[in-house]
Amino acid sequence: MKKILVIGAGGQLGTELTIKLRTIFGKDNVVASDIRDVNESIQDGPVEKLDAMDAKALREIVKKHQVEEVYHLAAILSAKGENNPRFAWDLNMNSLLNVLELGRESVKKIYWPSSIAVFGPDTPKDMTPQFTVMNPTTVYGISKVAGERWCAYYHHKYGVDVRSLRYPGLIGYKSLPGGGTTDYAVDIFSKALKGETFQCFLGADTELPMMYMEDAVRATIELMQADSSAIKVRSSYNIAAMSFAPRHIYDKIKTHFTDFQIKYEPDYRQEIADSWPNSIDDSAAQEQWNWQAKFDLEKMTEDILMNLRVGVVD
Ligand code: AKB
Repeated sequence: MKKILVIGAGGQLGTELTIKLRTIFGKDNVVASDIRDVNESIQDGPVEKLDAMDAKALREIVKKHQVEEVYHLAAILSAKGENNPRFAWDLNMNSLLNVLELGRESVKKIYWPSSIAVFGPDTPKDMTPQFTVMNPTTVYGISKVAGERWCAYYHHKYGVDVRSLRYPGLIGYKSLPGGGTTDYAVDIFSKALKGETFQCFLGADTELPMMYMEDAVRATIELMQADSSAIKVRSSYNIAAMSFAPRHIYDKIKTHFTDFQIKYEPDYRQEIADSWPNSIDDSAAQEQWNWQAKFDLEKMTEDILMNLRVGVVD
C-alpha cells in the first residue's frame, strides 16, 4: 500500500481529508503532519510535527515514511493573510516550492489546493469561466495564482504529477476553519445551536460560491484517482456546488431554529468577498474527470443539523 503525507492535517480540510484517506488506504499509511497539535480525531495513525517551510525536515519525513503521495494543505487564508501579507506570501509560496521539489525526487503525486480567491474584481462574476481574467487583490489570491503557475510549470518542465482544485468556501461541522472570508457560513451553525444571535461580518446579499465538505473531500480524492491522461488542466480546476448569500443560509437555518437572529456588521472582509465571483463554471472538471457535486444549500443544512443531532423540523 502506498504511503501518503498530509501537510496541514490539523486544518479544516486537512482533518476531514485525513480521516477519509485513512478509511480508504488504512490508518498506518496516512501520515498527518502539522505545525500545531492535531485534532484527537486524527491521532489514530502516524502524526508528525512539521513546519512546511522547513525543506530539510519535510524531506526527512518523506524519507522516514517512504511517502509516495503528498496532499499539501498548509496555507494562510484570505482574511488572515491581509494582516501579515509578507508572512502569508512566504509561507504559501515557499512551502509549495518545497513540496514541488520533492515531486522531482521520490514523490509520485502531489495535491495542492487553489481557491476562488485567484479571481478579482475584473473577473466575470457570474459562472466565472475556467480560463479568464484573474487579477486578485488579496495576498492569498496572489499566492494562489502564482502557485497555480508553479504547478503547471513543474508539470510541463519536469513531468511532476501535481493536481489542484480551486475550492469555493468550504463548510463542514467536524473541524473549524481559520482566517477565511467564507468562514461565516461555518460559524453560523454553532451560533444557531447555542441559541445566540449571529453577528455576520459580511452583508446580507453577499453571494459567494460554497461547497459542503463531503463534496470537497470527494472531489479531491476523485481528482487524485483520475487517470493522468484525463487531467488536462495542470494549473487548477474550477469546481462548484452551490452559491448563496448570508441571508439565504440564515433563512434555511431559521426554518429549524425559528428564534434564530442575525445582525449584519460588515468589516474589512466585505471588500475581499466583493472582489470574488458569485458563481463558478466547472464544466471542464465535469467533462474531464466526471466531477459532480451532490449537496446544495438545503441538503447541506439538513445534513449538518442532523449530524449535530438537533431536532430537524420537516
Ligand atoms: C477563504 O475564505 O479564504 C477560503 C477560500 C475561499 O479559499 N475559504
